[in-house]
Amino acid sequence: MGEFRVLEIKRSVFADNDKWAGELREELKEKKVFLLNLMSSPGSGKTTTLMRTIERLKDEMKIGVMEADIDSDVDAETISRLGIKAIQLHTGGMCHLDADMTRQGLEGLECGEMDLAILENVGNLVCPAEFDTGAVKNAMILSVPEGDDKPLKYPLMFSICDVVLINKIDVLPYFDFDMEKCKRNILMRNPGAKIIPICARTGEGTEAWVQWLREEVKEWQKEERS
Ligand SMILES: Nc1nc2c(ncn2[C@@H]2O[C@H](COP(=O)(O)OP(=O)(O)OP(=O)(O)O)[C@@H](O)[C@H]2O)c(=O)[nH]1
Ligand SMILES: [Mg+2]
Repeated sequence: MGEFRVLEIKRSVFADNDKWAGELREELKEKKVFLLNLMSSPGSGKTTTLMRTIERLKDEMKIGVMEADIDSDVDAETISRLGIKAIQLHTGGMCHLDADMTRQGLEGLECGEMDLAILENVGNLVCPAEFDTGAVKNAMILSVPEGDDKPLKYPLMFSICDVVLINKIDVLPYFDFDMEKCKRNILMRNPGAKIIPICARTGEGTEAWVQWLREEVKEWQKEERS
């Protein structure tokens, strides 16, 4: 079993979140650390997708993962078994992370030497979309059993994500899920979104996602500070 720590993080009472998120991004740029914020409803496949992602990338870059949950440490344990640094963040009942909570997590992760730090946000399609964490890019997962209408019901989440992964495509035959309609609904909310159907269980489709992430990390590390 891998080693991991559990950190209790606290929400700041001085909420000036956008300012702190911007400052955190600047610091990450200086350190050349790429922070990815991964969001979805509970059980859509965030941890499973991260496992497939880490398996493909861990030999080319140094990765650390922050697993945010209201309680438990199962996700950090799962990720740490892959031999990379993982930390469990307990949000004390909060259903999202803000930039200051993310900073506390990054300090706990000791991300200074890392190329890629990943935040698995709390499973929720509403609150996490309202808080900029300081991440360089936002990604989300919509899984087939949730339905193709979710971009219509949770517009903010879909509008702030750079990538939407449509997961669990292996169960498409069993659900009334119209892939083309779903893509149209996503693009209506966010015309610039990159949409990638995947099966995290088998890894099908994940190469396109991993390639996107690989290129984004390289680009971030290459760019000069503005
Ligand atoms: N059939 C199928 N099941 C999947 C797939 N990806 C994940 N699952 C299953 O879905 C369940 C939830 O997956 P997780 O990866 O734990 O989901 P999560 O989003 O991290 O969940 P929370 O952290 O609790 O929000 C598990 O039983 C996975 O095995 C997939 O592509 N196909
Ligand atoms: Mg999880």
